[in-house]
Amino acid sequence: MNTLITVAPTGAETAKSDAPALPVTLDELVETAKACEKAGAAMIHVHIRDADAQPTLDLGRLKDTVAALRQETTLVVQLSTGGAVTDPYQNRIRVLDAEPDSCSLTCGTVNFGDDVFMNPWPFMVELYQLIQEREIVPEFELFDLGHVASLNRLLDKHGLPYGGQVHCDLVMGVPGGMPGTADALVTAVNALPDGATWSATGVGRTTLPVALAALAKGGHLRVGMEDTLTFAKGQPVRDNAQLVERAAQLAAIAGRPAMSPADARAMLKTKDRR
Ligand code: KMH
Ligand code: ZN
Repeated sequence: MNTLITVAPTGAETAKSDAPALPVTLDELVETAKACEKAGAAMIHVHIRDADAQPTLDLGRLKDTVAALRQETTLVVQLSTGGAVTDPYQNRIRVLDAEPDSCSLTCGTVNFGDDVFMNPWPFMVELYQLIQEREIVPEFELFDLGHVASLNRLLDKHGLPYGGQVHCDLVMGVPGGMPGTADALVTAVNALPDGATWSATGVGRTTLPVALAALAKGGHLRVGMEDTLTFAKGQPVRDNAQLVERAAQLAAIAGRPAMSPADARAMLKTKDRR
């Protein structure tokens, strides 16, 4: 199977003043998305910012963002329901009203640097049931081995997602989550449900070891400035497309080149909303 490359271009943690290449306006996001599609990305994981470049879950802006990305690219559009660590649960649930192709669903609470990213079981269940009802394809975000156990419990109790394909993303190397090592990756992947597809991303300096381990273990890749701001030692990332280009090169070397957005839609079994 070819490699799904997901780009996570913005995130909710980095200030524009600290990383001028971070896309924070709708125009910047669309330009980034187009460049990343050209470089080999097939899905985009989206966090948006307000007029002051602060993270927001404003529904109007989210709807405009989904529409613009659909208009200007063929990427699978995935909205974050994680938001920022300060976002209340009801705002995170309201993200679904923007009707993305896919959305993230984090499978447990995790220390997140000096903060706590809250995802208690009742919230996970409420969010998952609404995702199923709205026929959106979730991507299960797994920051820790316990999250894999909670994913299995969620599927056992509440069934498969829309389309039937379970797709996961291992987010590794967050201070408080599982380390970004090949050993941790193999352990987590071996505990995933049968038939699940998965990508992995390593934050900060774990980006490359995690990408190489993911390719070696048959997985897909997520890259982007949400997770990585340094391209190599002492070299800031130029832009998101630079990270996608490198991921596409690694995938090609591994003998599993980047898959197209159409192939990603077929693999993830997203509903056609275009
Ligand atoms: N910003 C993090 C607190 C997600 O997008 O679903 C959560 C996050 C996960 O980025
Ligand atoms: Zn995110």
